[in-house]
Amino acid sequence: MPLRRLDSNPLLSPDDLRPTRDDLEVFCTLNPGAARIGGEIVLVVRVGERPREEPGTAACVLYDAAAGEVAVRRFRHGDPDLVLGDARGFTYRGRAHLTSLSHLRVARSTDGVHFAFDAAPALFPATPYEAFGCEDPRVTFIEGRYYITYTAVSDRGVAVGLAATEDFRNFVRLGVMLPPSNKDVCLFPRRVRDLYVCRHRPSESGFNPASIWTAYSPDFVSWGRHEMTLAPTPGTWEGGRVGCGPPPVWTPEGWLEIYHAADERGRYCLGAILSDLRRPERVLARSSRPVLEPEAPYELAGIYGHCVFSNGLVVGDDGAMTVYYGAADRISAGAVTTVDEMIAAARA
Ligand code: MAN
Repeated sequence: MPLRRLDSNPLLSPDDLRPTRDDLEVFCTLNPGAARIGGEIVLVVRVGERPREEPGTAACVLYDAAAGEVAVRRFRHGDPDLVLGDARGFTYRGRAHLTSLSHLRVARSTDGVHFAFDAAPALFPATPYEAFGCEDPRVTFIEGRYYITYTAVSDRGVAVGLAATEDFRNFVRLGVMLPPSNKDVCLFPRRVRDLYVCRHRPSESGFNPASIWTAYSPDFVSWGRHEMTLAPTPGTWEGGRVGCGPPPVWTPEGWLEIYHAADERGRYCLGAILSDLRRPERVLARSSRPVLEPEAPYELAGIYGHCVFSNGLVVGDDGAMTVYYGAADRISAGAVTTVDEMIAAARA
């Protein structure tokens, strides 16, 4: 595998921080976005908290925007309206509920390996669009500011939230960037033909599998010129769905990108692509094999096993690359490679 796991994995796990309330427990610390600022590497980590277990019940936790507070709801096992799912959620009266409420939390490091969480959340659910959580952040430095795209989940659907920060201490929300059903959005770090660019991932339907799309914006507000960029390849390790990963890295050879892909059975790997510098909706090269696949114990078992999922990486001046990723939907891990090795992997 061109990506080599760090010896100190897992880098962050639920034991590393305390819950925001006594009646909750930290369930998962996963899918971090990543950035460099000053001498630090910061991760913006999805932290999921769930109600403490009570036998015979299924519980969900949500942000009740009308009341302005977090609420726990419990349903009795055996209730005919309750349909249990996997550890991530269940349905009640046909509506999906998540067992944990995710917020975004900064963790800091000077070596990119040893991280410590901030004492307070960076973005805690605060709007009706975030009632079921803020998930899977991607961080992009654009024109002097760090922008964070994240999944905003609620009974209004799975949407894309946008926030910004200059220092990773103060964060401002910039509203819903794309409406439901969409997630897995990353912003490009530079304009292309004078326009801002993003990848996004509209949900699958009976007609189409989940695929990566590209869109442009003149002002960071209206997004258009949508084109489908990368679709699953049936019958392979990426036969089920694909979605973008960390923000693309500019290289003279093209935009280098790591993306996630699941097969038809839901096993998640990472792949690499290279796309045209001036027309990034055009893919120039696509890895025929995964660049990382679930093999380590913490990738095989957790909340959702057989899963590696990345939305953050950092590149050094020497081309060294650290890819941060969530493993089995439970912990955060890291793996190292170089820009050149990843370009070669995308072409292989
Ligand atoms: C999927 C999974 C979950 C996530 C929801 C909402 O079910 O990715 O982890 O909470 O979508 O985004």
